[in-house]
Amino acid sequence: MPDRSFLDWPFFEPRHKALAARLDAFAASGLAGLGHGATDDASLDAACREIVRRLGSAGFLDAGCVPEPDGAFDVRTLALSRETLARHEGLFDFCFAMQGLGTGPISLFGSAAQRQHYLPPVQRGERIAAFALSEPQAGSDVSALATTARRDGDAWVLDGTKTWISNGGLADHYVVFARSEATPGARGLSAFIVDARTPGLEIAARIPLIAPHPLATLVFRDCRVPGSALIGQPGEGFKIAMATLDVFRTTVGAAALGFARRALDEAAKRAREREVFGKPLAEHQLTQARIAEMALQVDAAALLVYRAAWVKDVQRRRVTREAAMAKLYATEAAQSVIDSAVQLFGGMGVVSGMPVESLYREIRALRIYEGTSEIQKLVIGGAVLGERA
Ligand code: COS
Repeated sequence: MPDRSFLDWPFFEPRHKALAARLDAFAASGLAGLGHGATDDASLDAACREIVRRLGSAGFLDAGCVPEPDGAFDVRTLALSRETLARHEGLFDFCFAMQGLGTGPISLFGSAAQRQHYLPPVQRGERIAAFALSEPQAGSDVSALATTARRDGDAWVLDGTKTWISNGGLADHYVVFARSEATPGARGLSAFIVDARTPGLEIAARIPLIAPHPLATLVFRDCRVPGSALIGQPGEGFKIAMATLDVFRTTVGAAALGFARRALDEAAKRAREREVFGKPLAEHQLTQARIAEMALQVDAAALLVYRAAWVKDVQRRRVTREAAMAKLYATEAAQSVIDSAVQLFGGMGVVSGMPVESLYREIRALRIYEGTSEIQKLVIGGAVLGERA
């Protein structure tokens, strides 16, 4: 039985605890089996569409994931949802998270017309969203983006390549960041909404992963979008990307926490059941010490994740530093917790299809995407030194 005592922490309101219970039950019954073992593009895409559709029609993409047209994110709802879904299945969390990330810039900076057009169908699970920031030569260094957007009358014309794009090939729209201004660096970027069927947008390749998820490289060639596709003002793209990541980085930490909790639960069960040298693993002090370290990492990660979410929701201030801390610590800790769980399982821990084996593959990408661990350290160090300067 997973530890639910953290739901009594003062970060949460009764509605959060109720949501966690409802979503937990729904993941166990309403999503059971979906996507499990899917590796080829067609079955992955079909599973993702179905997961999104079911999450949407059950109301789990409302408010938290995709705020109402005039609402703000409730990061605690987002984080709790991701933690809960990740504990069940990586793909459930992925589908949920991408609906939020792929509309985050629209939710936070979109015009009333953009919000009205894009958010309700994404919320209902009828439209799939994606966030296209990274490029072959610009992942960590966002200000080095080379995709261009040039004005042509009222329209914008996009040219360039985006890669590592989650939901690439599956999404109905992409939020694309491109260089629109002559100003170099961060100030020259803008954000656009590009519908998947826009001529000039091509899915160049799907990218196979150690933990399969839809991922692709996109190419834009003379891809023309109307003036109404611009989010915010020209030149605001970097700020839009960073503010969106400030919300979602905390939730990547939450997903890592869900994986870690699952690993801890699996390990504790194994330790009670497996006998070695004439007694259960759980009665060996080395096992107890390892379980203690895992539990400590899980709780420390939870404190950082829900602290960041609470600060954003309740204090309503910029949480760049807190979000970076939550993502950095929770993802690194989860990698260590899961590795310990594999070790406690012995040979069974590396057998394909065992829960701890899938968790071992699932967790690795979280230390890389939405800002590597190294980038989080730069963000935290910069924030601390900037405050003290
Ligand atoms: N919210 C709002 N504004 C922000 C911001 C944030 N979180 N972070 C930076 N800014 C502003 C800065 O205040 C600065 O504004 P001014 O020019 O008015 O002073 C501007 O944006 C540029 O900031 P900075 O100089 O820090 O930019 P850098 O190019 O040095 O980049 C990092 C900073 C490395 C932190 C940023 O590029 C980053 O987060 N990279 C990782 C991106 C990532 O997550 N990639 C994965 C792809 S998404 S799956």
